[in-house]
Amino acid sequence: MVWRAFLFDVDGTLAETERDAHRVAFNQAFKEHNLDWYWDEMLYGKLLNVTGGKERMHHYLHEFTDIDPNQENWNDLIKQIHKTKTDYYVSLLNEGLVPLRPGVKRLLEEARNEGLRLAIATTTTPDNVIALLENSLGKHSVEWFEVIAAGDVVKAKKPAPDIYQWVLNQMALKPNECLALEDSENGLRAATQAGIPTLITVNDYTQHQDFNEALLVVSHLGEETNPSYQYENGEWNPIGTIDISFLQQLKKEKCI
Ligand code: XBP
Ligand code: MG
Repeated sequence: MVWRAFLFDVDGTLAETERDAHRVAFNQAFKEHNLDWYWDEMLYGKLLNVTGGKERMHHYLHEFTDIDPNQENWNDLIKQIHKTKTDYYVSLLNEGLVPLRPGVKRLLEEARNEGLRLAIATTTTPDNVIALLENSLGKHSVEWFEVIAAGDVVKAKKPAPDIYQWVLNQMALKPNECLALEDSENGLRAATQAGIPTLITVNDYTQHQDFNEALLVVSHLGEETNPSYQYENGEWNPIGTIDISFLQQLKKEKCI
């Protein structure tokens, strides 16, 4: 049995988008809507536990402010703020300031060459995914992905398994034919609950989360000049680059 498809998360996995892009765009939108909200880097790390920008704002409104949520139509207001935030976020990406993480482009190209099927499973807004792909991999890279499952396509966002189940349905694949690539515990829980083995590439915001259920935990996918490190038994050890033959071997050893 070999992997037939790779299912990629976006934020934190394809690129480090959260601290310097999503967070910045949220703060720009708050200002534009005359809110005195400001999410600093540390607070944002806590807020990331809630996936989805609109859901994150609702959580902040209820848990971090004294505002009576019933006084205004916060549902509509949050939708408007989120629209502004998406515009700012896309503009930031169009400036070309958010690069892909090490090894992402390499692995995607290898996967395409070897005929593996590709999909995206993310809680972020579809426009954000398209902007990231087009700016980092070129205009036609959106077509590399058979399915782009994003944002409100399912009601329950990660850590619920719905987005992964949606992708499996669309692609008519079994969970154990797919490898999910994620960066967070919420993402791992979503994929695992859908039965999909998961590779984790950690980042600053997620490095201390619980990844016990992951197939493999690494620092990133690695490049020849920038090797990856594997986390195992409380230690980080060099592992080189994560390529297709390494991943197919891993499946043989660890999966049915
Ligand atoms: C990403 C998210 C998203 C982004 C913001 O989580 O939770 O909400 O932070 O994007 P994951 P939107 O990587 O697990 O998919 O504002 O478009 O929701
Ligand atoms: Mg993520």
